[in-house]
This record gives sequence, C-alpha cells and structure tokens, in this order.
Amino acid sequence: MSTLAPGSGFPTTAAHPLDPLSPAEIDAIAAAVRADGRLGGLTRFWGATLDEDVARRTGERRVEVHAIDPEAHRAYRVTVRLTGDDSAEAIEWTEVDHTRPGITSAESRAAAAACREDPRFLEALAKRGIHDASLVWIDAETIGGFVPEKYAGRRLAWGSVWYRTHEADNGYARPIGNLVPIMDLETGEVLEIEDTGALPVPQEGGNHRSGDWGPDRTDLKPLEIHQPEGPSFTVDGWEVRWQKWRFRVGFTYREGLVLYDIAYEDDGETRSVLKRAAVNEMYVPYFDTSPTQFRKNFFDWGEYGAGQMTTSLTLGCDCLGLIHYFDAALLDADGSTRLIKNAICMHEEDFGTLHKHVNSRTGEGEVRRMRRLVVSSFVTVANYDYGFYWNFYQDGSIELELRLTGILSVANIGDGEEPPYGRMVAPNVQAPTHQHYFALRLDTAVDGERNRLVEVHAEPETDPAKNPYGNAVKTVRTPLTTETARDNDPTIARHWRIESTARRNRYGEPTAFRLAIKNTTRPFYDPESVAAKRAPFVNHHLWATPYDPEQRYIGGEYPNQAEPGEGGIHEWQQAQRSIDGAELVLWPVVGVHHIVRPEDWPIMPVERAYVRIDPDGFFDRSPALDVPPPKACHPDGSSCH
Ligand SMILES: [Cu+2]
Repeated sequence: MSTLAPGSGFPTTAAHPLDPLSPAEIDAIAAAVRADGRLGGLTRFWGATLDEDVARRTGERRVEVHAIDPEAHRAYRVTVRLTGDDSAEAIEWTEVDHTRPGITSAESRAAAAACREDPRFLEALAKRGIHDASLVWIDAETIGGFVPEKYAGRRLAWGSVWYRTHEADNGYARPIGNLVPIMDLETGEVLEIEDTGALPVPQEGGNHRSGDWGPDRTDLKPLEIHQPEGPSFTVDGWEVRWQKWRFRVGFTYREGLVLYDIAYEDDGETRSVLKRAAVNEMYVPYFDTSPTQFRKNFFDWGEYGAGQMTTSLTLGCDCLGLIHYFDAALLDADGSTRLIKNAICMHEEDFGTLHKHVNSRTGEGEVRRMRRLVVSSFVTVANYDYGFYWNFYQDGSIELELRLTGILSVANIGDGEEPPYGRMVAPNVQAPTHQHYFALRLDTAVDGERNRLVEVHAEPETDPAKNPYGNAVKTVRTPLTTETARDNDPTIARHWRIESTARRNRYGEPTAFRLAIKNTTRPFYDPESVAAKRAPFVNHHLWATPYDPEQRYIGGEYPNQAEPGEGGIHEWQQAQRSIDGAELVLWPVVGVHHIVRPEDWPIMPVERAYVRIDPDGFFDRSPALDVPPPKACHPDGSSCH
C-alpha cells in the first residue's frame, strides 16, 4: 500500500535562495526574455538555470537562459534577474555559437516531421516496404565529431529511424538499418539521406505490456508496506530532515535532481558533509562501426538535459510506502512552463540488518534493522531509462545508486549475419556493446568549507626489519595537493578520504568521509577516435578541482557540436591549481561496460552501479548505536517486524 505524504507537490514557499525555479518565476523569465524584442517568433529555449553561486553569495536569484533564434542563426545566453513578486528582467545578453546549446524537444519534433515529408526519405522507406511514414519515429541524435565539412557552421542532427507496425507498437524494437537522415535543426531542412542498402525490417515485436508474452504469473501474493504512525522524515519547503540527516532538494534543467547542504545532526550540532551533490554529465559511447551506429556517442545531459528528460513517477509503482513527491518546473522549448508532477520521490525503506551479534556463550543476541531514506528520480533518454537514487543510512553513510533500465539502443542486421561488436536480441536486431559513464559532481564540505583530499591504498611492507613474518601490509595515505585525475583500483583497496581542515577526531586524525567508486570501466577505443577526443573525462575515475563557479560541467558548457576535446575538466586542470585545504570539488566517474544479454530484451531488468560516501573517522564510533531494537522480536528469532 502506498500513500501520499502530506505536503507533496510543488512547495509553494520560495523560502531559500537555492530553491528550484517556481512555475511563476519561469513564466516571468520567459516573458522578460521575449520582451527584449530581439528574438524571432520561432525562438526555442534551452533551459533556465539558477545561478547558484550568486544565490549563495548574495541571496539574489539570477537565472541563465539559452535562447536559440533559428531564423537569425543566432543563440544567446541571457541573464535574467528575478526581482521578486514573480517579475523578472533580462540584464545581460551574451551571444553564443548557435550550434552549441543542447537539442530541444521542439527541434527534435520538427526534424522528425520534416523527414516524414521528405520525398527521398519516403522513397527509402518504400524500398524497405514501409509506406506509412506516420508509423516511423525519427530521433534527433547529436552529431558531435561527425559534422560533414560542407555543413560546417550549421546546427545539425542525424536521425535514428524506427518503425512501428501500429500506433501502440514499440518502435525501439524495430530499428531501420542503413538509413540516416542528416537534418538542419534551424531551417528544418533534411540535408541529405544516407541510404546504404535496405535491410529486412524486424518482424518480431518488442512490446512489454501485461500479456504480450503470455499470461501473467498468478502466484504472487500481496506484500504491503504499512507506516501507521506516518513517515520518519519531515519536509519544510525543499528542506528535508530524517534520522539526523538534513539536506535541501533541488532540481535543474541540466542535472535534474540536485541535493544541497547535506549535513548530519550530531549531538545537537549540525556538521556539514557535502555542499552540493548531483549527477553532472552522462556519456554513452557505442562500439559498432555500421552506418547507423558509428556516430553514436552522446552527452545526455550537456546535449539534451537531465531535467528536460525527467519523467513523472507514479504513486505505488516506482516507490512504496508513505511517499513525499516533489514536483519540478521547467522552461520548455517553446517558452512555456512545464510542470513535471511527481518528478522526485522520497520514501523510507527497510534495508535488512544494520548490525548484529550473538554471544554464543550466553545466547544473548542484539540485532538492529537498517532503515534508509531514498530520494530518487528517473530520466528517460529516448529508449533508455536511468534511475538516480540517493540513499541515506542511519550509520552515517550516503550512497548513490544508479539504475539502468528501459530499452536497449539496437541496430538492424541482415539475415544470417552475426554482429561483430554486439549480441543478437531478436531476429534482424542486434544490440551493440556500449558504455555508460555517469560523472558526479560533489562539492565537499566535511566539517567546514575547506577540505583536503587523501588517496588511500594497501601495499605490502617492504622493509624486512619490520616484516619478520612477511604478513605486514600497510595502509598508505597520500595527500593529493594539486588538482588531479586518479584511477580506481579495487585490487589494492584504493579509495579517497575527504578530510576536514578544521576538525579532528579523538585519535587526532582529521575528521573525514571516504569516497569509494564501486563500479568502473575504462574506454577501450582508439585514442584518435572521436569518442576518445570528445570525452577525455572518462579516462579517469576521480577528478578533483578547486571550486570555480565558471567550471560547472565536467564535459564543458556546450558539448553539442564542440570541436572534439574543447572544454571541460581536462582543460581546467592545465592550470594545476592547489586543492590543499580548498573548497574542494570531486568528480567521480562511474562506468558501466555493457555487453548486452538476450535477457536484456525487450526491456532490460534493472542493472545497478554505485558510489559510496561513508564516514571515516567523522565519528568516534558507530553513530548507529542509538537505533532502537525492532519493536516485536520473538525470542526464538522466528519473526521480527
Ligand atoms: Cu547499456
């Protein structure tokens, strides 16, 4: 059973400078930008994002908006000041390269519509036996690194093409191979159609509704969550308190769910841990050279926007129990305000054993059950669905759980052919091997604004005098004092400590949290490839920089159609600034190398990846010793609840 907790919806009080933009504010922002008069009627907007640095320093709410004027082939980054009472004024216009802002939903739709009317495209469909273009989907895909010379300077996309046998059919199960339209997103022109030969259109459907693959199983009994006394969390506007944790929830156009000012209430004292936490970028390269696949490498946040693609969660399905939902508001491509109902879900979960010990001499046992608070949202990037779960635990730890599900991005393949760089998932359908990289941004604040980064690993004691039995293994701590990029190595227990510069624990050590990246991979492609040049940040698993309000996105401000290698953290780090006792920003990069399984089809069971942020000498002992025993625990251990 699931119930809506009181206060769900869009918090109506804009009480804090970091609160997400409200629908009324977004209305005012769009009106202020349009009032200037320099933009044409077809202008598209790419996001409205609060200037968090100004908001934090001065309390003033300034917003950055991108406006793309397709008729003038111009784009602007407009700074808008919210002046209170839901009014706004545009105070600064900076022209930016019109090819560079991310692709808007309006552009995607217009490009698809243009294809459906293009005689060359219709002819190519007809060659494949498709005569109703209304059943064809065309997704506008970013083209970075593959802009044809003759179209330099144009705002472009290439199209992936999908077929449905009827309106309700899953198009992502029927890829149309060897057919790629190249589209100008401003003029609406289909510049050319690449047709490298018709392949058989996949015949097997990939729908996944109840009953599509036979009757549903019938032996599943109800499992219900009851919270008769209400949730253990409290919510005030966008601020949350739960089990000594407190933080603010936020939402941005580009990064989606953001958390601010994560702190722990320790014996009446509020101790800061993280100033800001978000998934900053996603990069997904594919490893197939076929004509419809070789361009596939996407910055899903910087080239589209996580907020833009965040989907509404549904009560009782995504989350169980007593649920608090936060709505989110967005500036849509056409300048209207879009409210995403239930964009962020918050609920508690039982998470098994917190700690346990049985005294086998006396038979006395102590066990505590772990509860966690889960703050989550889902982003649907065309076929794929990504879940972002920030888990807070009673033992002082924080975890980001990444969940990958949805529909694989597949390719059409000829009869009897074997995919050289993928797996077959259905007749004439192969799923290319690919990777998912999630780059986090963590602005650290462990017991104060200034932190130190220390790398830790295990190594054998090499001094024979100290190691008479050969069993000595040292834990080596290496301070990282200059901005850097490090690689994970679980075989030597490598992890990182985020140390306070202001506080020590009772052993004299700096108080700290430990960062561990539980899932990693590395790029395998040629260093000269487009993917390698476009996303150098995936070459390492942890980047560390000093805070700079201008350095917000690990892959650069505008990865769309960027010159490969232009912008981003590898450029910032050339300055080799000190991070010793700095306002530290950490950028963990979590990679998943996805060798597809037939069982990932037609809809992929959730795959998980993790980042852990655990207290490491932040407390003097376990902070969970005051968690009470379960209420009804039978002495024979037969049932606890
Ligand atoms: Cu995948």
